[in-house]
Amino acid sequence: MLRQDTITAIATPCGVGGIGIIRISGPRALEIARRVFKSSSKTCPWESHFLYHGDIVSADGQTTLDEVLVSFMRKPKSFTGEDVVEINCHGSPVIMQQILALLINLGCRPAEPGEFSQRAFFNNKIDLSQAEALAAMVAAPTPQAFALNLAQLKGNLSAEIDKARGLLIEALALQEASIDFAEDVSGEEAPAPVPQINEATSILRKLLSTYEEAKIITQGLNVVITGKPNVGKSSLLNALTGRKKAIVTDIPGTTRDLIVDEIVVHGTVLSLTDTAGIRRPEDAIEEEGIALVWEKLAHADLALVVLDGSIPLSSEDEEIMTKNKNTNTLIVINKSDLPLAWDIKKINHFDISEKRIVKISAKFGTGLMELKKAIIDAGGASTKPDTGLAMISNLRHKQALERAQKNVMAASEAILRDNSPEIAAFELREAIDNLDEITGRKTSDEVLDKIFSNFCIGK
Ligand SMILES: Nc1nc2c(ncn2[C@@H]2O[C@H](COP(=O)(O)OP(=O)(O)OP(=O)(O)O)[C@@H](O)[C@H]2O)c(=O)[nH]1
Ligand SMILES: [Mg+2]
Repeated sequence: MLRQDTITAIATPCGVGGIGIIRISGPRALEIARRVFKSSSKTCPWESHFLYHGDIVSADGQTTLDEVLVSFMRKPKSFTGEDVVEINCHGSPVIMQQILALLINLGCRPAEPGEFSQRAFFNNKIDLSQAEALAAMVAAPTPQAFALNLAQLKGNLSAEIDKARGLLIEALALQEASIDFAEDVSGEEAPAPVPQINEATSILRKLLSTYEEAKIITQGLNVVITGKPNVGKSSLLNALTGRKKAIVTDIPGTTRDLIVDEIVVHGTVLSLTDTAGIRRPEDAIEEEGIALVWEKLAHADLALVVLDGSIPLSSEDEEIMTKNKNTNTLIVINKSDLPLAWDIKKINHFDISEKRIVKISAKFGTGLMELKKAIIDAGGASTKPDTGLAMISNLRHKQALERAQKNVMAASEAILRDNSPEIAAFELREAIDNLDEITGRKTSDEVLDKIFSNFCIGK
């Protein structure tokens, strides 16, 4: 529900910066701005989309708070679709808070998180998927993730959803006509909306097929380093990140907790977790640590099973490989600076392709480039993703699309089986509703509040 008051917030991040921007949006934006801004020119015509230089002064006009540039965006040509004023002041948190307090004293209300975007949505400047893209853009960890969300903000996903929606509306109209024909005993039959349904299905299928790749682009890969004690897991984490994050000693059982660090490889964020070495635990702490490893492995996109190449393979190594048979794994043979104590044939029965075995020396940093490349390949990440395509990266969108796809398939089946036409019409209506959840045409207030409350203040 859209509120009609005038809101304000600091739009730039907290902390010291070159400049800071304070936003005002709502019907009183210009009136309030006029009261605090003293132009350096004789006149200030407040033309829309122009910048004016001057001072922000206290309400009584006696004290100058800062020298600023101010712009006014007249509705509806603004981000929120309302009158918007932006004050570019100096990036001092002290002065930004003072200006904010002044604006609040004059009648602005402090904006809630995401409230500017929420107003843009309610004023039809952007749809819900675009608003979500906006929030994801500012939090994007890589240029690729940013580009994907920028394309979504520009409407490429909305366009595909609208295309499918249009086809389903056409299909529904035909289906409803066939219900009318069925009632008219003398009439001929209306054509079944099969081509429209097929085309819509293929759009939905194509969008859904992008999810895995888009998820990797926006969220990266969750990589878990496992193996028995002392094989060099912590050394590997440190070598890959270039940081001394995990303690390395020659005492087996050094690592107990999960140690997480992130790196970006070929545009993909790798969240690397170093774990406790797996063996029969010697105490309760180690037992707990090992239990955590299995939990972590159950949700891993990729497991790096580290083996020590310098000592014979043991039953512990075998057991770890067996237990990870259904996990996406890479075998990392470490300590390649030392003579290899066992033949690769020893792990042949695990049926691991050559591409999934990488030899490294974590201690001397050899083989790390090859390992990084193997991680990207095994994790299914693309080194050159086409982020201009309409992609689904948001779980909410994916779930709504899956529901829509089920509805469309049910409609198609009902038509094929010549069931009563009302069934197909019902499913088509449901499919349209599900698509409307993505763009926000039909989204509950509860869901909307949840989405916008996760935005940052000033967005
Ligand atoms: N020669 C050689 N030694 C290594 C290499 N990587 C690790 N080490 C040594 O192996 C020992 C164990 O290394 P860690 O990285 O602590 O092994 P870990 O697998 O984390 O061990 P836990 O935490 O006990 O499970 C240390 O003495 C390391 O210096 C390597 O590539 N070559
Ligand atoms: Mg360790």
